[in-house]
Amino acid sequence: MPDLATRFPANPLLKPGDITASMPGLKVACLLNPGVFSFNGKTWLIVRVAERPEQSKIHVSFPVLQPDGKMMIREILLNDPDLIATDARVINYQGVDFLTTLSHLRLFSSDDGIHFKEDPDYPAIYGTGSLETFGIEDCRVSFLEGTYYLTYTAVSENGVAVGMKTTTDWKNYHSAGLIFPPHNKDCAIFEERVNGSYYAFHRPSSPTLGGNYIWLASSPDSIHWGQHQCIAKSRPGMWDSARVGAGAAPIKTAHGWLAIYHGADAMHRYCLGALLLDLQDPAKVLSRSHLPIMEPGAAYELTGFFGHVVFTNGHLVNGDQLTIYYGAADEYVCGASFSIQEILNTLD
Ligand code: MAN
Repeated sequence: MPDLATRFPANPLLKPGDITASMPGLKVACLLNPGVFSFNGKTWLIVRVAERPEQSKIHVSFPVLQPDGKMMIREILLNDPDLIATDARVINYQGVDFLTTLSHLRLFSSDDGIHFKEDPDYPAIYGTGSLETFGIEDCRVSFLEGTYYLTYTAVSENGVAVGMKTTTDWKNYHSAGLIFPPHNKDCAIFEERVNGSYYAFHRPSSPTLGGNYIWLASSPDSIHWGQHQCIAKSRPGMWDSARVGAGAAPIKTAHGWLAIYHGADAMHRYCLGALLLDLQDPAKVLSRSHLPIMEPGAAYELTGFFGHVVFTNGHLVNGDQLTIYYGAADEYVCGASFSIQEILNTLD
């Protein structure tokens, strides 16, 4: 593959058949987009588990949480003229958008970074309340001053937003509620303060003027965010022409903050690229990938729940080695390694 990634020979590391559904009547449709962290001497993934009932030939059916936590299955006839079902991930019925799957987050740990298993001592995290009725997704994990910050996508009929939880032991969580209201996702908090402030990437979307761009915000307390600045836009005619969004927290290098991001084109082909940001003023973009550093190429990236996708929101750094864990074809969890120097060499 003509990109900078060395894919793990063991890929896919996790696939839907490897785990049991959260309740009878549901099937795990996809395992994807894990956050990554080190804890208790192990490598951990917080994986997005997307579920739905077994699909019949005549209905599309999908679970929705009630604000009180109970689950309900919605069923719509495939030949209903009010149904638009052209994207495997979302449907529109009578003018209202729904997700085809309901996601929660599950913890997996590993001694070698390749073989992961669930640990019953560390329970799954489910959406709660009226702002997470369509589930929680794509959790970034940042470790800052002794605390893990979880920033994740909270989805409901009210929109797609960013929720935050903090933990120190992965058993007890403090919820900060939504830190960015709809429409927003792809939020990652920097793993150290810059000039005394917390920093975070986020990705608001504007349907008319503007677009799906990466923004930077700062905060005195990690909860209240301001000083918003747009730092990277989609680029017409390029691999990231339709949308861009940050991956995990940026990597501090001698040359600047190195951020790995995803970009998609109008055909929903998702690739990865890099941004280099000024160490003192991360809103200053020093350089940006012209070509993707990783693009879908392996069979498990081309074919799956939603093909032609590589999407990362979690990585580990060890010297020059960057190990990313990523969602492939919106169905599998995979791993790949990069040389940080090699990525930097592609940036002007
Ligand atoms: C997009 C995709 C889906 C995701 C929804 C809600 O449609 O990223 O995977 O479920 O947004 O976040």
